[in-house]
Amino acid sequence: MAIVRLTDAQRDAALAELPRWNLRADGLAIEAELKFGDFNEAFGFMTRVAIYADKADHHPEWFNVYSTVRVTLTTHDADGLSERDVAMARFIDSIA
Ligand code: HBI
Repeated sequence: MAIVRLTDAQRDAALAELPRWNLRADGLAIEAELKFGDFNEAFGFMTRVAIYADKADHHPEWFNVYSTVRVTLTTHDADGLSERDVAMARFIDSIA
């Protein structure tokens, strides 16, 4: 099934409800920096996201150092942002 790229209007409407996420300068991804109490909490978060990603067949690009996790979401198959990125950002915001 082709994964459909969001229109700019759909993208902007979704981002309005995702205040911790920023649109990357090239407009093709959204990014967030999440801070946790310690590494254990950060890695526990990453574990939950990993389980979601495996089920959704949609995987983050992420960086972790100690209690900080930086997440970038994009849909390679759509060459930009799709509903999958919005859904994953909403999930991340619900557990972070
Ligand atoms: N994850 N972020 C991201 N973007 C993709 O396009 C993507 C993915 N994970 C898996 C995947 N695509 C492919 O397995 C499916 O599109 C077939």
